[in-house]
Amino acid sequence: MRVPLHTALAKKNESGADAMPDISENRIVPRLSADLLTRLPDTVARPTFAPRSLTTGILHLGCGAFHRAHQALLTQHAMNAAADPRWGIAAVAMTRPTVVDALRAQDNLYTTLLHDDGDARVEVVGSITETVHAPTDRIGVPARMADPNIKIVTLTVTASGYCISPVTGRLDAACDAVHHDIRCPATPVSPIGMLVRGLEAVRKRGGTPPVVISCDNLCENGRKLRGAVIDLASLRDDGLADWIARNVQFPNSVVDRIVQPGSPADLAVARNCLGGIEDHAPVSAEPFMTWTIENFDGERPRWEDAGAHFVDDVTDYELAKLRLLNASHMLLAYLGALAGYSTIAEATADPALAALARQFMLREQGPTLALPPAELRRTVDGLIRRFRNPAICHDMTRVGRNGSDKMVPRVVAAMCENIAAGRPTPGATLLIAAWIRWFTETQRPNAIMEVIDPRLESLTKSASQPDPYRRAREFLWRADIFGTLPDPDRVQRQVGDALAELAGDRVDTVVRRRLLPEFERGIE
Ligand code: CS2
Repeated sequence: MRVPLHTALAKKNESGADAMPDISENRIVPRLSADLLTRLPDTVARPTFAPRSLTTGILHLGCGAFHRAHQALLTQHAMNAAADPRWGIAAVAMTRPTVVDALRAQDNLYTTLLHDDGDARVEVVGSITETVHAPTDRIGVPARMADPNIKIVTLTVTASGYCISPVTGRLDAACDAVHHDIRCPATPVSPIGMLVRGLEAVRKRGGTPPVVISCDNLCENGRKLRGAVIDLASLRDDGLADWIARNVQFPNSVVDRIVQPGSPADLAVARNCLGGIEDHAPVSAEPFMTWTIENFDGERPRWEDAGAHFVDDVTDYELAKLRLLNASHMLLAYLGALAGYSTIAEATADPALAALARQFMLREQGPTLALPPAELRRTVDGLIRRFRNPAICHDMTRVGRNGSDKMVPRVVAAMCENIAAGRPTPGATLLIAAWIRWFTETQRPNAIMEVIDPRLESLTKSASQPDPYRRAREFLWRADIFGTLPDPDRVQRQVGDALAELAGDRVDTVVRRRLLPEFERGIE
């Protein structure tokens, strides 16, 4: 059921005396819990199973907002539909304990707010059976993985969490966390180290190993994850790598939903929608959602009953997702922040930036995909609508982080194909220039964006090169980020030109110079 948000906010002042927090009168504020599920207003969807009756069949690494608004919600729907209580999730927070503390205090329940056109679909999720803080967990993630009830291990640890080279796709032994796990394999800190140690325990235990599913935005995420796990296991001489290669399935999967981590406003909306019951860990997302998973053998929830798709090969979905949605997110984030916008929705409301994003998707990224023209246009129209959703506060720092790991799969691979086909690449080169500019702009007082990147130190140094063409060269010649570019001199010249323009002109002017007339006029 949908709740109009203005009503949800208005209820702030009208809900009953016990329901509203009122610290001044020392009233006890009810906190979301399994016991209170039956007291939620009828407008709030909830599990049709009793959360305490679930057993844990899924171990998930990366208990962030995305997982909670995507897989955990979908798993609830699958369990609702199939009345199969085996698929509770043990959700692991890899670094900070904040979400674990918040969820544990409310029986691991939380609210999802799916925002659309001023309405929100409100649902309390009860599929997480346990929350784990990896750095302080006494059992340890590997031992949890070896529990025979765990049939599936899933991951949302961001592309950088895989510690793989974006160019070779193999394990990057120079990554700090991997370096640690090579020295101390019994106390791994990287997801890859945890998987290797966990699979070692599974081999010792015997029986069928869990299926490992990556839910991160990487090209061939399952295959890459498998490669990284085998690379790390190969450093030992006990045959573990071969055993993993022969016995463990790592299907590729493509996920899609735009999610924002809970904000103070969400806390207020959730409290009002829940009739005054407090939730300290709500998540907000758009209603759109997809999950496309390669078929695999073994027991699993009936995710297809909840909207997931099982296919033999995800390649086409994956390329379309990464090159259209994720790449234009980067374009809007890097240029939008330079233009003074804080969120993707704000940037997409700017006519020049929206026109450039459309042109980039339709004329640059689209021709590298296997999408028929009408479907490409439908997808692009849908994406622009989704980006404009004003209720989703997708901030620039979050979208722009780890750019050096995201460049090849989302932007550069398509750019190289375009160069080889003789097609112009004005959007890609401007995107790269805007990203480079972030490294200096971020140092200004009150900068909107913060650069978070595994190669921050060396890239900040490169960004201090005053000549824009030399600066472009310093970045583009980084084979660990860009691989080998076709026609590198031309790319360097174009990125250098864009850097020079961004230093002297308004973003709007630089963008409009690259717009084809039909996009400029909005009649493409
Ligand atoms: C975003 C994604 O931060 C990013 O890189 O592009 O989180 C994006 O919102 C999701 O992939 C949408 O499915």
